[in-house]
Amino acid sequence: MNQYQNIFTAIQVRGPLEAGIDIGNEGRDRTVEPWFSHLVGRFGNAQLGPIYLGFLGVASIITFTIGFVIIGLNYWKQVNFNPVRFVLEMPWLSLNPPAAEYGLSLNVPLDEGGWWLISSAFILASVLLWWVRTYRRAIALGMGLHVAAAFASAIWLFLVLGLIRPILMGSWSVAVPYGLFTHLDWTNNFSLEWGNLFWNPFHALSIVFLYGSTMLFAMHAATILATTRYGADRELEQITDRGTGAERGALFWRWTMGFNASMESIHRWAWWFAVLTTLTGGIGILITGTVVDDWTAWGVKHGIVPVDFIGWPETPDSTVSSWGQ
Ligand code: 07D
Repeated sequence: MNQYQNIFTAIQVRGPLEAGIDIGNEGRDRTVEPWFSHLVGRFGNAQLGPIYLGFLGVASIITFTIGFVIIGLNYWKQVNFNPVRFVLEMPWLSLNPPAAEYGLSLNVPLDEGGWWLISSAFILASVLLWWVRTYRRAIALGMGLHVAAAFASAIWLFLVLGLIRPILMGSWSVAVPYGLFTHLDWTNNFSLEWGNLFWNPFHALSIVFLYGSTMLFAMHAATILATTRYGADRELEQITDRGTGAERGALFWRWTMGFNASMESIHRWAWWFAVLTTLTGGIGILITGTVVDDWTAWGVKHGIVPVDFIGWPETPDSTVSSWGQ
């Protein structure tokens, strides 16, 4: 059955509900009968479900909920159980890791980082369980493992930030606090403490891949949408055929920049850029404080950061404000 799935399309597909392919016994944990939703149909396929839960999914949801609720209850206590303050002060509330003197101890008073350790353990378990779920569901469906591999790259950065680097540094205190604004502040302080993260080449690479991912995604998405009227959203069928919408898209890019990715390779480009964002990012964080103590000094030593800044434009000094004078 044809499915029209672009967001904000005027068409709502209302065919018979589809249970999906038969994968025998592996599909036994599919729960919830599928149903249609008009609202969801405005963003993509109008059919919701069937949802597969299974042991790993349920275990992941439960552990995430416990970790998340522990964080929320700590916030709740910080505002003295006042619901108005809870909402208004939410961006500034935070559950912090133990202080430096506790090192890597697991015997930390609950209100001094113990809750942070417990919630971290649950959230870590939840993320790992969810990863195994992506791995096993892909195998059950006879798919490649590309989603699991890409998710593993994100988990690598998550693990470096919250587990591997703190262990190498000998202290949970260097891990990220759980707060909307405090994690932003932590990020800024991290850069200041280790001599400006901009001079860390792996942070630079990570940015290249992050920005590159957005650009590739925009180029590909725009190309497909612009040629959908010729059927180019049926990407795979159009890889080999001639005279297709896909061929117009390819020619567009050869006209405008001399080169076109193929209908298949554009997805490899996107996959690699996304995966390399967190892969290089994790390396950059891992070696900060463990191998390199000061990225500016490192940059000077390797001829990247000039010793004197003559010839560079003067940048505003944030300590001397000219605003409002
Ligand atoms: C974080 C990991 C995967 C996440 C997973 C989620 C749950 C549950 C729920 C707790 C995103 C699992 C968890 C589902 C959570 C609860 C309840 C992926 C993550 C698996 N930087 N910077 C990057 C830019 C500066 C700094 C990356 C730009 C300053 C630090 C990226 C600029 C300073 C770190 C990037 C800029 C600084 C980074 C993130 C510009 C001070 C990192 C990539 C233009 C502000 C991280 C190597 C990503 C990193 C990182 C971009 C500037 C500090 C490329 C564009 C100079 C400390 N920065 N940055 O995909 O990898 O994250 O660094 O100024 O740790 Mg930076």
